[in-house]
Order: sequence, then C-alpha cells, then structure tokens
Amino acid sequence: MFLRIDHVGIACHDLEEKIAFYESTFGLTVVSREVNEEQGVKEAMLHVAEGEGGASYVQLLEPLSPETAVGKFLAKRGEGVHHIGYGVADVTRALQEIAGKGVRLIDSRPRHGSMGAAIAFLHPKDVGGALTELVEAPRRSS
Ligand code: CMX
Ligand code: CO
Repeated sequence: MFLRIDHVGIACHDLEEKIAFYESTFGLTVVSREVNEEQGVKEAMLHVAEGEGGASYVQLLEPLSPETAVGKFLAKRGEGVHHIGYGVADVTRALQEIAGKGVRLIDSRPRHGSMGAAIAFLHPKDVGGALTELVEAPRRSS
C-alpha cells in the first residue's frame, strides 16, 4: 500500500525560524509554502530526496491558532515530530482497504493537502501512537 515516506510533519512555534534552521543546517530547499485553513496550519515543504516512488519532504507546521490540531499538540507535547505521511497510489482505495481493520479514520474521504495532494489521516491511538497521513501526490506532467 505504501510507496514511500512522502514526508515527516514537524510541529513548531515559529515557521520562519525553523525553515532557516533546516536550510542552514541541512542545506534543504523550500519547494512550497501554504496556509491551509482547513488543517489550521501555515506550512512549508522542504525537499529531501527523489526516489523511485516519488519525492520525499520535511513538512514544517506552525498552527494558525491554539485550538487547531497542531496548536493543541504543541501545548501538550512541545515542538517535535507530529505525523508521518506515507505516499499511496490512491487515497480513496487505501481508506477502503484500511477501514474494517480496527483503525479509526479521522478522514473518511480525502481532503486537500500540500502541493495539490489528496490526503487523509488515521487516528494515532490506533497506530501505536503515530498520527498517520496517507498522501496521493498529483500526477506529474512529463
Ligand atoms: N501524534 C500522536 N498522538 C497524538 C497526536 C499526534 N500528532 N495528536 C494528539 N495525539 C494524542 C494526544 O496526546 C491524546 O492522547 P492522550 O489522551 O493519551 O493524552 C489524544 O491523541 C487526543 O488528543 P487531543 O489533544 O485531545 O486532540 P484531539 O483528539 O482533538 O485531536 C487528532 C487529535 C489526532 C484527532 C487531531 O490532531 C487530528 O484530527 N489530526 C489530523 C489533522 C492534522 O493533524 N492536521 C495538521 C497537519 C496537516 C498536514 O499535514 O497537511
Ligand atoms: Co502532512
């Protein structure tokens, strides 16, 4: 089902400060910046590598307010790894396959994610404490 690790999502208080850190420490490059009101985040994708199954990224996440998913996470746990995003070929089909296996779907239908992706989250309590995101990247134009 999983093609690759699409991204690791990292919660932070100050997006610009964390971008500067990842750029200067690891030489990563920002390929996208977005505000996603539905997800309650201001975020940046930094490109890590190209693999056979597609690209992988670090996603830096700053909450738009304390009541959002990332805002609550920061208040409870502080900065750090917030979720893992796995690349899948088809999010709707992956959700159908996972449903019925005892894993709560936070999203029963795909939502809009970074860079035109279709995404859906699985509940961390049913995935060993790891908030899990399914990511279907838009088809590449060649
Ligand atoms: N990783 C692991 N556990 C988490 C977690 C995370 N990121 N976020 C919350 N939890 C745990 C909490 O620690 C808590 O556990 P305890 O009861 O043992 O303390 C439990 O889940 C409930 O947490 P909560 O603070 O009460 O928060 P909610 O239940 O309101 O929401 C969740 C939790 C996962 C349902 C919510 O954060 C969610 O819907 N997330 C998906 C959307 C999202 O994260 N969007 C931002 C990223 C967008 C993107 O990647 O593009
Ligand atoms: Co993500």
